[in-house]
Parts: sequence; C-alpha cells; structure tokens
Amino acid sequence: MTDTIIALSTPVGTSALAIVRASGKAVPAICKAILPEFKMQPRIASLTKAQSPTELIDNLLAIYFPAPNSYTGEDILELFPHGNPFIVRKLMAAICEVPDVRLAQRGEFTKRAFLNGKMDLTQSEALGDILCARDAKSLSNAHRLLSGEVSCEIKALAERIKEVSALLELEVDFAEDIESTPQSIFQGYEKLEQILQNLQNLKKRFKTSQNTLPKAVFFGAPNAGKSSLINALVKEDRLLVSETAGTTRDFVEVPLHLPDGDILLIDTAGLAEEVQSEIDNQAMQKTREILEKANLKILVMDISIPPPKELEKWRKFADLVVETHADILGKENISVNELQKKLNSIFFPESKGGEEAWIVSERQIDCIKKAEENALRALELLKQSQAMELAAFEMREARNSLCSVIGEITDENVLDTIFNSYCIGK
Ligand SMILES: Nc1nc2c(ncn2[C@@H]2O[C@H](COP(=O)(O)OP(=O)(O)OP(=O)(O)O)[C@@H](O)[C@H]2O)c(=O)[nH]1
Ligand SMILES: [Mg+2]
Repeated sequence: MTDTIIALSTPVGTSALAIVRASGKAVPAICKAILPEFKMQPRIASLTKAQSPTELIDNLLAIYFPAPNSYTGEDILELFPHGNPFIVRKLMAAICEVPDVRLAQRGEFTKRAFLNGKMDLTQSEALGDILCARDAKSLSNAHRLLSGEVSCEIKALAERIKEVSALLELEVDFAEDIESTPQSIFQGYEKLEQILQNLQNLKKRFKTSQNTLPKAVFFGAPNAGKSSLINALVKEDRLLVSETAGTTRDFVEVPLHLPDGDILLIDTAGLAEEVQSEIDNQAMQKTREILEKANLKILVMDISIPPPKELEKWRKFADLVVETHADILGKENISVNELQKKLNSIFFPESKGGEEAWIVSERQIDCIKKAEENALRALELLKQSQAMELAAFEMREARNSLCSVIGEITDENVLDTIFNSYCIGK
C-alpha cells in the first residue's frame, strides 16, 4: 500500500458536483502541487483553487482527513469539483502527475479500510449491499450488517469454539490420566452441541439478495386498459394507449418507485380467444412466458363489457384483479394511490419486528457451513470418546472457518473477488 490511489467517486457525466478522492501518503504532496492555497486543516471543508502548473482547473471544496482517522485509515483528500467531465479529467490528470499516485482499482478504498482494520470483511461486504439495496428492508439489513451486528455474533461464537478447543486440548494433554478428566469431556460435549445449534441457526438466516427488481405483470383481454393503468401508476405517458385492440405487442418493463422499494411493472399483449394473425399468436405466447416469471400477476378487467370466456380461468390464475372502465357504468375506478398502497403492502409487507439480521453473502454462508461440518465431526469423535487429537483439530478448523467470515483469516484471492465486485471510487 505504498501507492496513493485516486478515483472519481461519483458517476461519470455532467452533474452539479463530482467527488474525487485520494488516499495514501502522497496526499500532502497532492495538496502542495494542485491546491496552493489550501491549509490542510483536518476535516474542515475549504473553498480553494485547484490548478495545474499552467492553468486554473476549478474553484472547489476540499477536505483533508489525516490518518488514521479516515475511511481507509490513511491520509485522505476529498475534492468536490463542478460535475463537468472535462474539469474532472483535468483535475485527475494533474493529481496523477504527483509521484506515487495512480488510479484506484475497483473497491480499493474499501480494501484498504479492511486491511487497515477500519472494518471487518462482513462490514466491507455490507457496504456493497448498501450500494445495491433497492428496498427499505434490504437497506436496513445492510445497515445492521455494516454496524457489525453479525460480526459480533460470529466473534462471540468463535470465542466459544475456542473454549471447547481448550477443553479438548486439555484432554489431549492429559490423555494418559483418563480418570482426571471426565468432566471436561462432558462439558465439551454440551458446549459443542450448543455451538452446532448456533451454527445451524446462522445458516438458516441466509437470504439471497435480489439483483433484479420484483415483477408485477399486467395481463388480460385486449383493450382492457392495461397500458393505461401502468401509465397512471407511473404518472407518465410511458406506454402507447389506443382504442384499437392489440396495441401492445412486445412486453414492456417500466420501473415503479413505491414508498418501501422499487418494482417493475410489465405491460403485455392482450390475451384473445381468437387469434387474428401469426404476430398475435407470438405476442400472446410472449405474454404467457412472462407471466411464468411474474412475482405478481395482475388481471386487468374491463367491467363495462361482457366478460371474456376465459375470465374464470384467469381469475384463479391471478394474484390480484383490477377493474377498469367502471366510470362508464357511472362508478368510480380504483384510485392510483390506493393501487400503489396495495402494491407496496404486497411487495414490501411490514415485518413483525425483532427479526435477526439476515446474511446475504454466499461466501459467508459457505464459511459457516464449513464450520458446521467441522463441529459435527468433532461431536462424532467426542461421542465415541476417542481420537481427542482429531476432535481438537476439527474444532480449530471450525474456528478458522468462522473467523474467515469476518476476514480474520483470509487469502488474497478471496479479497480480490470481494472488492473487484465494487465500483471504482468505493
Ligand atoms: N373510460 C375508460 N376508458 C379507459 C379506461 N382504461 C383504458 N381506457 C381506454 O381504453 C382503451 C384501451 O386502453 P389501453 O390501455 O390501450 O388497453 P390495453 O389493455 O393496453 O390494450 P392492448 O394493448 O390492445 O391489449 C384506450 O382508448 C383507453 O383510453 C377506463 O378506466 N375508463
Ligand atoms: Mg396495451
């Protein structure tokens, strides 16, 4: 970690402001080279000039975080230039001219934070979850993981495994004098059973994080008002609407931001009894396919006309039915707000509270599973009151596997896989 790294921490493109971050020993040299008026007062934001040897680059806000009280544990400089890609490029080029400064790789700031003991591996992974969370529950869970909730549980369990290991080691040491140690076998056995129980509970708390948004698929007869309903929900004329049946052919995905998370609304071609053409046939086939992938199937039904023959079949198949054209009968249609509330409560139901934080990392679960296998083998050996050395070895292995969850034991490949999945500048 002798190099100083820099990166643009905000997306590339035009915006009001951008953030450029540098971390490493060359931060004072960077300040001297491009911020001649900057005083480097710790954690005080100052408006200052950024310049290359030949020209003014920008007037920007700069903050200096001296080591070790920074995100990475190293000296950090944060710059807030105007969000003009041309300015950002010039600024970064000028910084890269300073000796020992280079562009950061993906996740390298967070990797340094981990290597400098600013956070453990579970917390580093939680940061990735914070960046990806698209609903309130996932976000709150990621915050809990970042605060170290699961790390603490893992540490406590690793400590208890150590205690059992110590009892077993004692057993190994006094193996000749069997009479003096039955108590430790008994204690070790009981404690190990509890540990196994805890490991199994931890394993059950795995929940894969969803990379895709949940899908609400709107289906029904042609002209039922599916596209109109989606337009009303997203408050935008996003989809083509017309009084000609068969307007929508390909299915179309439209994101909807609900109070507790984002979902995808999917408009489909109407399902008709009589197929007019091969294109109709293909469009309906697509509707059926997308319905199979739906998390929620919403039947849209025009109640101002006689129901289609398949209605009963569709009703059974649907998770939710929305009636349209009620206005034609002099009644009120369901309000958009009401429908949004309904979707919000279906996709993001309120939790009862008191739930334990769930684990989203497959890597962490794999480590927990390995620890469980070791502990199981140790228990088997203990049951037979034999091969104490082996049982002690299994317990040491179990502890190592558990410590890998939080990164107390880890190899470079694992770290690369984790941090390479992050964006540059994180
Ligand atoms: N009066 C009334 N007209 C509606 C209502 N919903 C939709 N319409 C009209 O019904 C016609 C069909 O609406 P669309 O939203 O295109 O229907 P669709 O289900 O997407 O139709 P296809 O894409 O052809 O399957 C349009 O002329 C809409 O303006 C409603 O609740 N009341
Ligand atoms: Mg349509």
